[in-house]
Amino acid sequence: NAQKPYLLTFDTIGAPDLGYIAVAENSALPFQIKRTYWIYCTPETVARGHHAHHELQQVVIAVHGSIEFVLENVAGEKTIFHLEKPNVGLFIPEMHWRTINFSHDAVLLCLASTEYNEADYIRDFEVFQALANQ
Ligand code: T46
Repeated sequence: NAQKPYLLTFDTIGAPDLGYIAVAENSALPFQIKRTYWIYCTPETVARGHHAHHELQQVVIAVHGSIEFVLENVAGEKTIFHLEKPNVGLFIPEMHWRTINFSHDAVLLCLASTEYNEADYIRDFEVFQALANQ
């Protein structure tokens, strides 16, 4: 019963003539936030990711610009998401290989379920695929 990635829309307060506040509270997320980080100034020639995580779950948001996520699960099913709205997040379950491309002005905000732990990374695609048979 592996979880699948999906988009979620945050509660938004405001109006076109006032501006907006988008809110992410633990009670509205599939996990409790243990870490936040943000990624910015990524050259368009650079693709990030190229790894999966054993346990980490995340919600990622393009708070500015546009970001493409290509996700692949251990069954080899690929899903592509285009993020470009600051009130929309992408839930990424554990065990999804990711490749990420950014527009030059993109800022990615990540809400993460665990603190940073290099031991949680799977950085070899063949190792990731081999885990499908376990
Ligand atoms: C994902 C995308 C959106 C830390 O020391 N602490 C941290 O919290 C993070 C995220 C990274 N680092 C160090 C570890 C590496 O030496 O920064 C270096 C690059 O990290 P990483 O390979 O994780 O970078 P990305 O941008 O390829 O991937 C990260 C997340 O790992 C990943 O799950 O979805 O951002």
